[in-house]
Amino acid sequence: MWCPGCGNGTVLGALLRAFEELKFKKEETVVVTGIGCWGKADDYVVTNALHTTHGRALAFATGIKAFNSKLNVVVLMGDGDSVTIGGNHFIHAARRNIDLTAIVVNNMNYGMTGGQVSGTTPSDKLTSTTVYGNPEREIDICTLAEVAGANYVARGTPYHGWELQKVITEALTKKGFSVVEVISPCPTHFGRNNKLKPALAMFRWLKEKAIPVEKYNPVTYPREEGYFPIGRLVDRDAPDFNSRYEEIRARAMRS
Ligand SMILES: Cc1ncc(C[n+]2csc(CCOP(=O)(O)OP(=O)(O)O)c2C)c(N)n1
Ligand code: SF4
Repeated sequence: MWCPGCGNGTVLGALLRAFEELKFKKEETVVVTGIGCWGKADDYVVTNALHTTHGRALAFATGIKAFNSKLNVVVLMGDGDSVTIGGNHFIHAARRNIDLTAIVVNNMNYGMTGGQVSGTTPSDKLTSTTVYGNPEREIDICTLAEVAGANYVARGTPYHGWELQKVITEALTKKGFSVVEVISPCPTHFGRNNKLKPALAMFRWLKEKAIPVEKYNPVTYPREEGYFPIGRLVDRDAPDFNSRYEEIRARAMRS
């Protein structure tokens, strides 16, 4: 159902190859989605799937994981779902460090509903509801995930497909809350509104602006000029929600 040149198909391909590589069984895996173009991805998977409400996918996923910690729970959200309407759930999923993997496709606007401004739209970019300019500043999804407490944070793009699969695989195997942000083209709205209409133009833009984290420094590659690091940004081992819960439960049973 996605437009020609949309990044979603490549992200889904990377996710499915990661499932295959890790030999995830479909009955042990749950894909939870919100509402939006990326949120439609669950139509293409054969695992358990739960299509939830806009901005609330992480709340449903938290319930699933808290109830059955053995399941692999993967949450697919757009930038609207995850950090705009759903910002509060995102902060608290990271704070709890619950063992979920969030794959956030950040196309920098609300794709499904016509390209409206979102919490991640860069302030120098245009959208269908900010045609003369965006008075707001954008949220950096990876920084938010890091300061809120996620164990693993990475960024990728559909232009860098193999690297994307690698960080998704790492995120899926990481205990605790893991986030992969994918900066992705929406040629139909974001591209058209920002003179990046042919899908190829957006892929060229990603090729130029996405810098492997090993090479990235903000002096050579200023954020104000649109550069951003890709790859594994945070990797730590704070105890996850379910482990802490089990520990407390055992203590309570002994008392
Ligand atoms: C509570 C609620 N508010 C608004 C909407 C309308 N709505 C549907 S999808 C969407 C935006 C989707 O944007 P994003 O999450 O970035 O995903 P994308 O479509 O870009 O993949 C909105 C506002 C809704 N379905 N539910
Ligand atoms: S509207 Fe944008 S995000 Fe949605 S399918 Fe089309 S290109 Fe992709």
